[in-house]
Amino acid sequence: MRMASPTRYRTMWTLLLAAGAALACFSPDAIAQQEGRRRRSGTQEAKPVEITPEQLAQLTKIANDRKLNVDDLLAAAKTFMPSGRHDEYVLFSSGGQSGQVFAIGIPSMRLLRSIAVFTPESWQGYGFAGDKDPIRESLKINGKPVEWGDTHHPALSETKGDYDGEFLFIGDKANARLGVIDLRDWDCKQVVKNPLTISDHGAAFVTPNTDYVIEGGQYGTVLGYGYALPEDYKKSYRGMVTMWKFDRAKGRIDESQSFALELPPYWQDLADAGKLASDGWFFINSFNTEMATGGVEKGSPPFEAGASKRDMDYLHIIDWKKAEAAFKAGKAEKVNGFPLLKLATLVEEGILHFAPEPKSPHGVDVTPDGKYMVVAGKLDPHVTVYSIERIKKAIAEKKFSSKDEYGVPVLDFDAVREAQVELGLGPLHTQFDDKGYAYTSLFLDSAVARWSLGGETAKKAPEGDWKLVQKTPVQYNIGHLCAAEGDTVSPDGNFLVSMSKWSVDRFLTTGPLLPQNFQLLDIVQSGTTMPVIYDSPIGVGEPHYCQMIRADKLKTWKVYPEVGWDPHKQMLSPDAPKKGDEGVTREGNKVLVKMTAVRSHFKPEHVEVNEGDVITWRITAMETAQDATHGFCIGGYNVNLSLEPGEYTEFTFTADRAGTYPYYCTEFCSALHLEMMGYLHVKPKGNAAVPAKDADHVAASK
Ligand code: K7E
Ligand code: CUA
Repeated sequence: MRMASPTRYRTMWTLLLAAGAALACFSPDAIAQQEGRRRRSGTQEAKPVEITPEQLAQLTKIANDRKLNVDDLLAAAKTFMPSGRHDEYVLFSSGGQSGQVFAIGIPSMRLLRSIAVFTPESWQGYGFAGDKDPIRESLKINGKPVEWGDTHHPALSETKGDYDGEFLFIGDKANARLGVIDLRDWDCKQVVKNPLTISDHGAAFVTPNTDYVIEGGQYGTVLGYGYALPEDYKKSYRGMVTMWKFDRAKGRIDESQSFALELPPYWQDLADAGKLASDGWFFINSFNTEMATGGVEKGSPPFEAGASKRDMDYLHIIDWKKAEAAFKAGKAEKVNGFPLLKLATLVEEGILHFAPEPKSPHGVDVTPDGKYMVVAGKLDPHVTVYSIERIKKAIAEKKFSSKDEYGVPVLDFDAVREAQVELGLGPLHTQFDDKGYAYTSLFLDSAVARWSLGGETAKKAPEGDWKLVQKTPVQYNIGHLCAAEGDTVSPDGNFLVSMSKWSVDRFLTTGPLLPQNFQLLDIVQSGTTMPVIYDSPIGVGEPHYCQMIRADKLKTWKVYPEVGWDPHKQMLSPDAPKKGDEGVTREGNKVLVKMTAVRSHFKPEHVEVNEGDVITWRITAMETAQDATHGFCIGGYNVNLSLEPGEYTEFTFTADRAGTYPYYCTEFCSALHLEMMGYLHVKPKGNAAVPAKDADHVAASK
């Protein structure tokens, strides 16, 4: 053996010392110290502000240089978050065609996270766990991967009509699916597919204690994936609404206790569940009660004209307690294996009534006390307000003006209408505050209208009953809007987000495809006005609805409760490898890899298998410190995991291609993160090494 020269020793020592220093930086003590420093600097106590003349001069200069006016400075002061300060609210927004949910801090408008639901997402390791990823399996429809969604309406779980911060549901309009997100770890746990219909719209909405998650349909179709041409529209097409039973203890929808209601083939639109005074009911708008079937090519009016002919459509009024009783009494029939209460049963049991509603309505929203239903008709400048008391009375007294073609009684409009308030052009959706005001989006006016509630509502605004109070212009074409806890029994008011569809010139041009624009309105601090105080481009999909929950209601875990936690099952997994378990075992061609991950190494660092082996790979992230996340990828095998502190993950794949594959940590976790790697050696069949040029050839020919 050759002796090392003194110079060599010196170099080695320098290297070792350097490595030691780097490791010391990442020792638990050092990390704790660093975190302590971070925390202290992040939560500096705010002292009362006194602006010196020098500071005022500086502020004035900055404002003038940047062409800011006083309103701009005030807006900045209302939304700016000093480093480390946390937002007051979390906005859970649909992610539109991205198939995800976005979580945004309010008032800062900072994107906190996306939550993958209907679309595989690699950072979260969602859908990249081997050949038969359970998530991808759950996204299949009729055996076909459908790996995107058009998310429209998120619904936070509620207790007594108030957000409880435990779960979040989200609907996929394109494929009639629901996602269930557990807000302890902000992770999608379940995707259910509606067996009756291809697409939906009025989803998700929850009953006041989240007994049911409601999924309303939209376009009439032949229920159960049937076939019929437009000639048979009235006979064969139907609408539907599904009541998914939610098992809170399991954190899952219980498909075996769920059922649907058959509806006429009107195009059911948005829905809202009653609460307090209207608990036990829910309401769905509809349009195309004309039952237009489109088809310019056949000389019929196009849908947009045919579906807008009548002056009135039907508000669907559903007594869901009666529906539940009918389902439990065995009155449902199975369609495509799913229990369906037929229209005739709904009429017989008094489950379904209609009330006329003006011209192609879109949103229906129940006031905080549950007494009134606000319907916004996109082709009518008014919102129409119905009273649950009047509805119940009209049903009891059988005040029907007619029956529709399917025998559903239509309540007398004047008997159930409480008020109509003229707001402007294209009213769509309504939210509420804590002071007796309602806020309605005006799509065509590009404005938010504030108006006062009336009647026997709990909170009264000073302007008197049912009055338009004011409008704030937004840019441009607002769809939904969302006030803080604005659809619960106790809204907060404070902030309102306008989900504007077009941003046109509001931001730098990003090509012909432009972001949406979320605009924050201050609906409290500015007194009688409600100025826009922030514009936030959303360049990842077209969100529809969102809900804003007080951040302190969320009971989010900082790390998984125990090391070896299986997030799919929300429990400690008996399969999770522990320290000392690591290694590779084989039975026939089945290989089991048990691995642990901790800063900054995977154990084992070499895994040897044979080409064609079926590999089950289990990893436990041994970390217990907040944010100590590792990733794990095997390039070429489509594997990428996010290993959050304490998380246990298992994936399976067939090692169908020989070669030596580095696997590595994909999350920059420590100074020696690049060293957090290892090799998967897939030995070629016949035991021969793959010559380099053959390997190149194979790679090139793929
Ligand atoms: Cu108005 Cu799907 Cu609620 Cu879009 S929907 S805006
Ligand atoms: Cu672990 Cu990077």
